[in-house]
Amino acid sequence: MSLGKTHPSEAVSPCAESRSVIDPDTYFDHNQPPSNLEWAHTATQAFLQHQPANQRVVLITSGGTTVPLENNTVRFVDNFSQGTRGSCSAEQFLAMGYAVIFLYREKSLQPFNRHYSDSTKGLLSYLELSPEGEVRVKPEWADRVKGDLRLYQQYVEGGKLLMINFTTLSDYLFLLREVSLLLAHLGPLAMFYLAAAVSDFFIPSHIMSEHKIQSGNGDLTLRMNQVPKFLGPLVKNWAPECFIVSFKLETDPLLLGPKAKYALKKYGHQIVIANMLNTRKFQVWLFTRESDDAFLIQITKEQLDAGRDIEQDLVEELSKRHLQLVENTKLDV
Ligand code: PAZ
Repeated sequence: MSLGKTHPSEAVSPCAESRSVIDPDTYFDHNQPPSNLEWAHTATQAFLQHQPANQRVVLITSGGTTVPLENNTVRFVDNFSQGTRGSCSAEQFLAMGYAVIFLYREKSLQPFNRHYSDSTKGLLSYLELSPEGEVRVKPEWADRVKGDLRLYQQYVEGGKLLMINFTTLSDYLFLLREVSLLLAHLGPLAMFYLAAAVSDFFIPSHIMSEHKIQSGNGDLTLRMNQVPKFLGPLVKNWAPECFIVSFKLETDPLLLGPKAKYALKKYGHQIVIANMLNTRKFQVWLFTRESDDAFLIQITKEQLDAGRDIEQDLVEELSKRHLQLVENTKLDV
């Protein structure tokens, strides 16, 4: 597949109109923080205090944000992301010795749990009753469950895995800012791995319908504002010394390369990982400011079907590059 050369300014959907975009600070002034914000602050602080000197820490964002249509929310706009990339990467980062803060969409896939929360198979399909009437894990799943449970307990109890959940776009942005400001103190030892699929459009809460939108008046027309771009403040103000990896997802191959390069140029962070919706599980491209060419990581469909995760190769590559930055920063001091 070729990555296109289209200029990103041409990459505007045919029905988008130009509108003023509010700045990120104004966003926080006009939206409600999530109920777990204070808890997340305290838990992150305690988590970071517990880490030994020189511990590399990664913040992984995972799953999709929702955009409510009503303040008393009955309906919302959602997206496809299941959290596979984030949850699988969390397992890999932990295996590589990182401490992981996992900021994930409630009910999306979680590390070590992800194989048992398939929407087509419920918990009961992993269990059976013994002849004595005891509940037990089916023999074909026993080794896997034992391994995952052991690792999960080891990392959570050992203070290496902290999980923080969000649902809406607004929850996500408040929590991202809060955790970023705490992680910033680690400088280059902290990595941001921004795999969550974050809504591009939203309805500000002060113009949102308070109660359930009523039917009976014909068609519903929605007007949504563009979400301010938070990568800018994250890179420049919240965590300027950290190693920041963002993701770019497209469905049109002609846009993927140009948009990844545009993001790097605009925000000046370290890496953009570009992926296509339909091939994201076996192909990703790493873009950096240092090279014009993308670095391709891929596995074969046969490997994928045999249970290999591309995140294994991706996280190994990122960890190597992150370590380089940490080492270079030490030399600069
Ligand atoms: O969560 P998932 O494994 O189903 O999908 C992962 C992904 C495609 C959401 C992620 O790799 C990604 O590209 N996130 C950024 C999406 C964006 O451009 O907003």
